[in-house]
Amino acid sequence: MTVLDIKRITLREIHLRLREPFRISSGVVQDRRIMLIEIEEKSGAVGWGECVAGEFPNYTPETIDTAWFACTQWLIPRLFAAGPIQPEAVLGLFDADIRGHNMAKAGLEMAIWALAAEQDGVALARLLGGTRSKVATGISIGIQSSPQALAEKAQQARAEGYRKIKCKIKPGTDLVFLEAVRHSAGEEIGIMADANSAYTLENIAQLQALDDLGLMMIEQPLAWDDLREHAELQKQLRTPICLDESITCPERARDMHMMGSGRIINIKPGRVGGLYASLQIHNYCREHGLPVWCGGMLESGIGRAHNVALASLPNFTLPGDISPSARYWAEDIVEPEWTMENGFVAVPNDIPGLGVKVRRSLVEKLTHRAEEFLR
Ligand code: OSB
Ligand code: MG
Repeated sequence: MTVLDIKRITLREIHLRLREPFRISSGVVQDRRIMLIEIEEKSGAVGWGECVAGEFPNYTPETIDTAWFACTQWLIPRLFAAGPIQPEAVLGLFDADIRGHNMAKAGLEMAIWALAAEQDGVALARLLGGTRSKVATGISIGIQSSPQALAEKAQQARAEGYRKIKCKIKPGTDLVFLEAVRHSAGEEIGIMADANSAYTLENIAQLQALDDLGLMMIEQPLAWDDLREHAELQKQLRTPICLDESITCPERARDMHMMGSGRIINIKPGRVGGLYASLQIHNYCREHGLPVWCGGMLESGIGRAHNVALASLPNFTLPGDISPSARYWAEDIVEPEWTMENGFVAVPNDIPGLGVKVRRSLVEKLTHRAEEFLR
C-alpha cells in the first residue's frame, strides 16, 4: 500500500446543531462540538477524518478537549517524527507507548486512510476490502418522554424504510416503552435496545422481562468497561447481548467471545482506535461466526463516509446506525449529503477517496478554533 509523506495537519473544531436533542441513559446532547482533521500529502492530496468524542465523558472517558490535547501534544509530533507511513501502521505507532485516547488516534488514522484512498484513486470502501454497493440502515432513537412519543417515532422510522429500530433505554423507560414500539412498528421489523451501561446485575429480573419482546439484541446493558458481568448476564438472558463501550480493541473482542460476554459487536472505528483495528475485529468475528454492525456517534458527513465504507465489508450483516444526513442536520458539511433509499445508503464505490466533497466554505463558517501543524 501507498506510503504517505505527510506535510500538513489541520485540526478544526466546528459546531453543528442536531435537529433535535439526543438523549441516552447518561446524558443529552443537541449542540455538537466536532473535531475535524485534515491531512495533506506532499503530492497535494488531502484526506479528512472526524474525531467522534463528545463534549462530556458520559460514553467513554474521552472528550473533544482531551482528544485535541492528545493530538497536539503526543500524536501529531509522533506522526511527524515517524516520516513516511502507511495507514495500517499508524495505530501501532501510536499504541507503542501511548495508552488510551482511541478517539484521538482514530481521527488521525482515519484521515490517513482517506488520504491513501485519495492518493491511490480508489474508493475508501474498496481500499478497506468492502464488497457491498449499499449498506442497510437502522435508526437510533433517543429516550422519549412517554411510550406513545417513542411509538410514534418508531412508526415514522418504519414508514421511512429503516431496516432496524434501536431504542435507548434505562431502568424505568424500558419494558413498557419497547412494548409500545413493538405494537406500533409491527412484528416484521427488527427492534433492539441500547442501555449505555444503565443497569447492574441487581436488575437481572428487569432485563429478563425484556426477553419476551424478541429483541434482536440488547446493547451494553452493564458497566462501560465490563466483560465478566456481561458473561454472567448472558447466561441468564435469551436475548443476545451486543457490546459497544466494552470493546476498545481486537483483544477485547476476542475476550468477549471467549468469555461469552456477548454474541454481537457494534463496531465504531472511533472507539477502537480507527479503521485498521475495526478490520481486525471484523475479521475475527467473521472467523468465529459473530455478526457485527457499524455503530454511529452522531457524526457529520465526514465521519459518516468512513462508517459507510467500513459497513460495506462482508461481515457487517446487520443494519448499522448510519442514518442519512437529514436525520441529524439541517445542512451537512459534505456534498452530496448522505441519503437513504428503501432503507439503504449507497456506497460511493466509483468515487476516489471518501466519496463525498467537503463543503469548505461551510466548514470555515462553522469553525470555532483551528490549529495547523507543518512538517
Ligand atoms: O451508544 O451507540 C451509542 C450516540 C452517542 C453516543 C453513544 C451512542 C450513540 C448512538 C447514535 O446510538 C447513533 C447514530 O449516530 O445515529
Ligand atoms: Mg451503544
